[in-house]
Amino acid sequence: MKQTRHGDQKVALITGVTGQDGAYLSELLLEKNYIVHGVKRRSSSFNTSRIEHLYEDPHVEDPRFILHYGDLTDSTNLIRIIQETQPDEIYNLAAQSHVQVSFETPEYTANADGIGTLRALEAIRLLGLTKKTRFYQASTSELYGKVQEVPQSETTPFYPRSPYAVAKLYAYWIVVNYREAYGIHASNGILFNHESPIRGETFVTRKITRAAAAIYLGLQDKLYLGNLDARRDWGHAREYVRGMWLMLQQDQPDDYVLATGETHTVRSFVEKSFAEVGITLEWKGEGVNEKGYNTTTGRPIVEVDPRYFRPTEVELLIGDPRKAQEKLGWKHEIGLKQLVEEMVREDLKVMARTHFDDGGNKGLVNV
Ligand code: NDP
Ligand code: GDR
Repeated sequence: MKQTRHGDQKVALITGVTGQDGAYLSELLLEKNYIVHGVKRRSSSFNTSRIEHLYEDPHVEDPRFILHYGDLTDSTNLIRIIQETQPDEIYNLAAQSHVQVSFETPEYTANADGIGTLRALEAIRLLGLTKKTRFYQASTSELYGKVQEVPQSETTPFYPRSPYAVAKLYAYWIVVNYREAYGIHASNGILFNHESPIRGETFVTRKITRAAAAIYLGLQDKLYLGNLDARRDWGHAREYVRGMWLMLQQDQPDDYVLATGETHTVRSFVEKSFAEVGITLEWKGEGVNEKGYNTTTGRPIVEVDPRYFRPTEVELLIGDPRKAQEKLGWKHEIGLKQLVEEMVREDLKVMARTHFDDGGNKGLVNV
């Protein structure tokens, strides 16, 4: 699609534009007057709900948000899209991003998350864009895997613990290699977990906040979870996409950790989420027999189901974001309490709207 640039207007290409981070990053770049091209996969059902509010009729003159069908497993379409769009910046966010699912689909995950990154970098090289196009890679705290040191920083050794993390390890190093070999402005953002009301529903935070809302509204009886003792460094996605952009605005490419520097257990996230709807939990039992009881009704509402245990688990993540603070001026502001509040509130709103004509009649506005 032909696109007229106005003045020094920049062009960005986002893979994974339909995901959580793709949606927030698109908003940010559009606010900054970029022309934003997004790569989306063909799907048998709509997969654009997170970016619908940004959609522009492609028939209008000079649209600033344009979607292209593509897939990280197909180098031909990546080359074509990059050639057509001539981006100043590529944000490679596309991935099979679910750690547990990667144990079920290890080869596909390696292809999309590992080799997919290589395909995007090779397209830049083949098209002669090594000096023009800057590249952001969505690297991850999952690279740290088995605890080597805490807090984890840019110099902490990697020890991946899932097919997802191993695929991302390849992606991390191929980015470093293309930077060194061909001088591409390519950076790895080693991002710790970041969440939001538009987080995928099967990641643990959103699963919990949805369940808290549904149980409060009487739409669900129980929440089944896996490892309650895992610890994560959870931030807000809206703040993390700003860090991605900052990395590509630096004179030199580099690798940066984005994290809050705090860690909490899954159990604690559950307690905080249920507290938002006025439910206090009391834990009894151990291991797979552990249950979370509603102290008001005495009923168990949280149970452990071993099906959610992973063959190899990442027990503890806590990041050290000092380099990003010092060099990028990036800092998180939204703490866990505010994140949980926002997620539960949004899930309550959506569920009440979907299931009740009267919005649930439970004083939702004040929850
Ligand atoms: P999501 O799972 O929400 O989004 C992933 C995106 O990738 C979706 O748009 C998805 O499309 C797309 N996608 C999946 N497979 C392919 C493929 N083969 N070809 C093209 N597109 C594909 O992830 P997040 O937004 O949370 O994360 C963004 C990136 O950051 C991912 O790479 C993730 O691994 C990484 N990351 C995420 C962290 C987090 O806490 N959120 C932390 C660290 C890294 P569709 O909508 O059709 O499924
Ligand atoms: P993670 O996120 O694996 O850290 O990867 P997820 O929310 O899936 O798991 C976090 C922790 O919670 C434990 N857990 C459960 N997880 C899920 N999904 N469902 C459950 O029922 C459940 N019960 C307990 C997990 O075992 C784990 O310890 C996310 C993804 O966004 C990756 O793409 C990203 O790279 C990393 O964060 C940083």
